[in-house]
Amino acid sequence: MADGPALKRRREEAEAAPGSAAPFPLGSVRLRRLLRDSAREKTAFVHGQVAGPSGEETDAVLILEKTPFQEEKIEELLRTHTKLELQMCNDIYSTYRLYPPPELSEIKATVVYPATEKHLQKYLRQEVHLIRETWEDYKNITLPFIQSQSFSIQWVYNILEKKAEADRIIHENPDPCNGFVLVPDFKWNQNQLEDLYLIALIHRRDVKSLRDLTAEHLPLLRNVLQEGKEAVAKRFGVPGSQLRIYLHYQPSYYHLHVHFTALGYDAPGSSAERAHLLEDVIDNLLLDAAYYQKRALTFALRADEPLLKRFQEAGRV
Ligand code: M7G
Repeated sequence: MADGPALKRRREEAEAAPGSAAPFPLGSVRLRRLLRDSAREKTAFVHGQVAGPSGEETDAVLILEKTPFQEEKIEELLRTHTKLELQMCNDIYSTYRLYPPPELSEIKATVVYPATEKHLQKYLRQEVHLIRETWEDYKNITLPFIQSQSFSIQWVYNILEKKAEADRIIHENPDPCNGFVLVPDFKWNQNQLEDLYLIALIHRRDVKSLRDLTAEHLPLLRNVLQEGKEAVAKRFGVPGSQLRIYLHYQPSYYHLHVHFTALGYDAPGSSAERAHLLEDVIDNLLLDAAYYQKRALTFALRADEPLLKRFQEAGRV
């Protein structure tokens, strides 16, 4: 996707000084449309625009999410609520509107700014289709597509080079070949363990996804599994038996990374058609060094994703 000059300039500025950008001007966002919302997840994905000094509009994506309850704050919430409004009462049942004080009614806001067309597509609610990708499909359709795309992974390099999120690192194995960095995923605000979410980013830069993995990568994958589990147990007290540790296929970002989520948390992207448990990946590579260069892999694509179009043009959907 080609980026406009204003967007390119702003991205270059952000990359030059990651983490030191001015606060996002939330108050001057012009709402363009609601991309998606979920009553169950209490989340809204919003497309907004911010006007620059010379009047040009730049796209932004805002993800607004009501945060989970923290057990230790519940008593305070009941004691210090600002208002309790009866909605209905029937026998022993009643419902109320409860208005908490601002410090107990946090909303997590994630901002992508400037956002590309691909970010807008990523969060837009759309129909999805299942693809069954053979190794031939990967080589002929998916790989050339990935290589032609420019979905920046600068944020990954910023973490690996300690230019951003350095103070958030939970664990690092600095080995350039078999090492990785473990940081809280930006989906997690770290206030409660119920939705624990961390991400392990490998140091080497030549592994795009599950499809590139061979037996050569076993030491690296074992380090991520073993050291990642130990680090989470030590820092957060969550044992390995309560973690879901997996890779996405397809990922959004083509630099190999591993997701660590609380087992009890139904994290987005943990469905059967996208998540591959790291322990299963390791076992598969032990069975066959070229396992992921042989078998077909299934994944879902949204209706207007360009990759789906490529599969359609090749008569594979
Ligand atoms: P993915 O499987 O490539 O795609 O995972 P997904 O986003 O569709 O799941 C990338 C993971 O990296 C996701 O869990 C993101 O929430 C997380 N992530 C993305 N960005 C841009 C950042 C970031 O800047 N910092 C951190 N800590 N995590 C990020």
